Amino acid sequence: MGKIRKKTALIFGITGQDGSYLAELLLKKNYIIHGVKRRSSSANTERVDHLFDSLNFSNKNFFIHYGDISDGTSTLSIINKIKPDEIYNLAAQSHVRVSFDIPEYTADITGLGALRILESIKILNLKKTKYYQASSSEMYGLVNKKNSLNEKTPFHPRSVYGVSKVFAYHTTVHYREAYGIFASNGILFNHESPRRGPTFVTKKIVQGLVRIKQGLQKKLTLGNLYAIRDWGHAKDYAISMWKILQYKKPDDWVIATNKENTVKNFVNTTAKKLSLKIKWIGKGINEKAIDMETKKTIVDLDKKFLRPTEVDYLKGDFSKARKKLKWNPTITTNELIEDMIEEEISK
Ligand code: NAP
Ligand code: G4F
Repeated sequence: MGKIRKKTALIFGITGQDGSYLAELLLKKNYIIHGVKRRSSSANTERVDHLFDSLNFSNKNFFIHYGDISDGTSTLSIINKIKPDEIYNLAAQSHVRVSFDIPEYTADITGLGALRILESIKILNLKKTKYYQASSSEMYGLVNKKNSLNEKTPFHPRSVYGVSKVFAYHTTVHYREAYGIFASNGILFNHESPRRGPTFVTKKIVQGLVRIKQGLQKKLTLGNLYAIRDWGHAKDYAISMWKILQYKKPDDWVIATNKENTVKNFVNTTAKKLSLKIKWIGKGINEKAIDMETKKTIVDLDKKFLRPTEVDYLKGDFSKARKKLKWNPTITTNELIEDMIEEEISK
């Protein structure tokens, strides 16, 4: 019997939250993984180091290459060298608040980065290479009605991050239509995990409240408590990325849990799970939470964490993915919070 050829995947953004979960998933599925890491002064591979260790460098299924999606020639050259079956573009300046400070850079990486990869696939005439674009619910931005959002809901981005993701989304559709590339968008709603970056609100809340409970921190300072988000677990969402590229044709897909929570709810649930009894007092920017045991303020607000324009409401209708991809979220927001707390306590 002939040997079955292993599939090859190239992941831009391998060192990020999603890149690490996707790499784990694809290794289990017997893929050969190539990841692209940008040069930095520190190693910055902590989310994937365990994959190297468990493979002991002897199982030649996992490779890291230096590259940067701001650099079109190196991007083209890596794609040419590997000629992967699947490319996952997870690379981005992914922080919405930061995109107000560095808009041009955000547009270059988050927007033009996608174009550079798609143009490489086109120039190299890689007919069999499938492309996944990490699109975002942030593209919906300003929504009129508090309904679940789906693949047909119009976009009205509220940050250069959102604008750049809309550009990348339409570029993906365009390369599909113009050049017949198997290029799909996963429109993923917020997804979190113990590996979430520390400046995103869920990780900041869990880390802050655990440290307060442990006596290592006095206070947690936040911005808008009333934004509504649909929070899933990154592990579930990595599965959806793979399923999107296994579907019979390229398409665009909403991936979400269809459950909503405010930032304040997230604080309350986390505090409760840590047996911190809190009471909210005050209004607007002066709102704060008091620890009922110590009578001290443990959560307050600061204008510097507000955004010039906010996305107030995000809840996703993933019925198309449920029906056609047979994808379902398996981890509830409650379980997500427990997972994040557990990891934080074990540090
Ligand atoms: P993340 O943790 O911030 O990871 C982003 C990755 O992109 C990191 O590996 C980062 O490298 C890499 N990167 C940044 N600039 C790069 C460049 N110039 N060249 C090459 N790589 C670069 O984000 P995530 O949460 O895993 O999200 C993955 C993707 O999904 C992103 O595109 C994000 O915008 C999108 N998305 C995320 C969510 C969510 O809720 N998590 C929802 C919808 C869409 P470093 O480690 O060196 O920074
Ligand atoms: O955790 P966040 O920074 O995530 P945001 O802005 O929703 O963006 C994330 O999800 C997108 C998908 O919709 C991704 F595309 C994007 O890459 C990223 O992963 O903020 C969530 C909400 C916001 O409304 C923010 O204003 O929390 C509010 N918030 C309140 N206090 C805060 C804080 N956000 C942060 N980061 N820090 C705070 O102190």
